[in-house]
Formats: sequence, structure tokens, C-alpha cells
Amino acid sequence: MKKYVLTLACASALALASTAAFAQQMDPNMPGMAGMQTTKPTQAQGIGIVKAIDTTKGTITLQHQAITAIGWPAMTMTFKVDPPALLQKVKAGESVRFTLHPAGMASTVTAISPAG
Ligand SMILES: [Cu+2]
Repeated sequence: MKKYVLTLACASALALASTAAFAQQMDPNMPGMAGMQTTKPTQAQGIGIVKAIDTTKGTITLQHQAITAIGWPAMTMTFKVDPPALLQKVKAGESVRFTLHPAGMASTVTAISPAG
């Protein structure tokens, strides 16, 4: 009698374990799986100093601080500005806050204003 109960308990433990393993391996729609995907931010905020403005090309050269949201170190680089009219709002030598649409070296400044 006692042996029968033990065997039964063992069998259900095995059944439970294999069901759990199956669910983990086979269900890609589990909430846990979706949460593991990292989403890239579509915009990031930066702070920097205007080094140069080119209204003909519609570009701005910024010596920007690190932008941790997208893993960028501090550096000086030239950005396309969209819309180009944003270039009227700032001057070379000025400290600015800006919004970036991150796309590596093709990143675009989509908003900019004097940091004051
Ligand atoms: Cu940069």
C-alpha cells in the first residue's frame, strides 16, 4: 500500500516537471520572452556646445556630452538638422539642449534650444 502511494507521487512530479519544461521551450509568446527583447529608443536627449553651424548644408557640429540612453560617449560630431530652421535658434559657442533621432552617424537633431 505505501509503495503504491510513493510511485504515484513520483509519477505526478515527473509529469509536472516535463510540462513546465515544455512551456519554457516551446512558447515564444510568453510575456517573459517578449520582455527580453530590447527596444531601441526612437529619440534621446543630449547636452552640448555648438561648435559650428552650416545653414547651407543644414548641419550642426556639436561637442556633446555622453548620451547614456543610447550608449554614446562624449564626442564632437556633425548632425543633420531637421527641420533646418532649427539652426536659427542657436549660435556657435552656445550651450544647448537637443533631441536626437538616433541612427548612428546618420543621427538627426530634431529639436534644439539654448541651455541658458
Ligand atoms: Cu556623437
